[in-house]
Amino acid sequence: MSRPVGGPDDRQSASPSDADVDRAMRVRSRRDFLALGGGALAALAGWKWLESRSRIGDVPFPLRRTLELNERLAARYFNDDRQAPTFARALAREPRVNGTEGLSDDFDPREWRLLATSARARRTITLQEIRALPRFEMTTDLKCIEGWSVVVHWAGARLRDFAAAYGLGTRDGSVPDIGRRPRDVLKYVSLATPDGAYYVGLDVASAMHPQTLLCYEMNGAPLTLPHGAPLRLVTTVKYGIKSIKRVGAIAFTDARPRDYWAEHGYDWYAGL
Ligand SMILES: Nc1nc2c(c(=O)[nH]1)N[C@H]1C(S)=C(S)[C@@H](COP(=O)(O)O)O[C@H]1N2
Ligand SMILES: [Mo]
Repeated sequence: MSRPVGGPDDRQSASPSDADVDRAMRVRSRRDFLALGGGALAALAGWKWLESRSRIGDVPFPLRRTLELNERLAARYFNDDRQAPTFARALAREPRVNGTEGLSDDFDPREWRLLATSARARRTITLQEIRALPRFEMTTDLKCIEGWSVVVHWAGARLRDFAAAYGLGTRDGSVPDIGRRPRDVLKYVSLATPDGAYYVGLDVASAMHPQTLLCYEMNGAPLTLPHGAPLRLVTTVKYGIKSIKRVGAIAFTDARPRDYWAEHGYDWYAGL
């Protein structure tokens, strides 16, 4: 799995061409936009011409640096107290199937194994082994960056429990503890479909968030193939683009992973 790990990041060069600016301006949510500081808003006023070229909620290039600052702050203040709202299970609905990248037809779920790698370890893991990890359920809002959301009930294993159980999250194989031993913790998690066609990168704080799951059930039934069977990621701290369906490989790494939608102009962090 060389593709998703350790690729180039998506930062812009010092003097952007128009094409670069266009790329940087693409999709940010209105909410991220409102979360920017006052200085950034003042800068925005001076860049009306840029704004006029973007769709609602997009962030012009000069604000990119502020977003990177936001990202660092978000990582620092992330903790278990900051959880996304949960809903009554009766409110759960079947989400539309959105995105089929990496869900090629020539796939046999019975042959499926998860290939997991980290600084020292490399192993394959069965669905049965993942089902044997502590089961966690949540009824949460799946938010697509395109502007819709749907409440879904999920069941699976927390990614943090998975990392701890298999000694994957740290350089020495110990249980990751971002609060107390941040320097031992590998900084990113990279996930990819078995065919490598869809891939996402997560900062480790988001990956270890208590509402970030490796899911095998949706609304009380095993995942269906279009929704990512046999195993998908679901996280409440990112837009749906990061909730990769049909995970085939997962790598814990210090290099910022490649990300499918970041390479198509969306924000790499894509936080909520
Ligand atoms: N493999 C894969 N996973 C994916 C996508 C995709 O195209 N391929 N699309 C993402 C997007 S944009 C969203 S909103 C959610 C939608 O999940 P759903 O199809 O189960 O509703 O899946 C995400 N995971
Ligand atoms: Mo999405």
